[in-house]
Amino acid sequence: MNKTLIGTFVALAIVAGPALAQTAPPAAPAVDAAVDAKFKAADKNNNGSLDGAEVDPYKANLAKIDTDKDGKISRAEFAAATKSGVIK
Ligand SMILES: [Ca+2]
Ligand SMILES: [Ca+2]
Repeated sequence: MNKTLIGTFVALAIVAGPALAQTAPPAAPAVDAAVDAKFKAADKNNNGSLDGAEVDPYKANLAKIDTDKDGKISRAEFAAATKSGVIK
């Protein structure tokens, strides 16, 4: 390997180094503190989704809220419904 080639590799390493270091973990979804507090209050058994009796207050709008139709309200479904005004 000649010196020019080695120099090229060193230069590439210097350029690529910071770029590789910037491979940050994906940003966490923005959490609305107010929505989060409401969800936590509704999720009485704190298992991360509204199921069973926890769903009762939202039964009237469940078809709109429970978008994956599993009978439970996930944190994401709750946030989306709150955003669209279905959950007030
Ligand atoms: Ca729950
Ligand atoms: Ca669901």
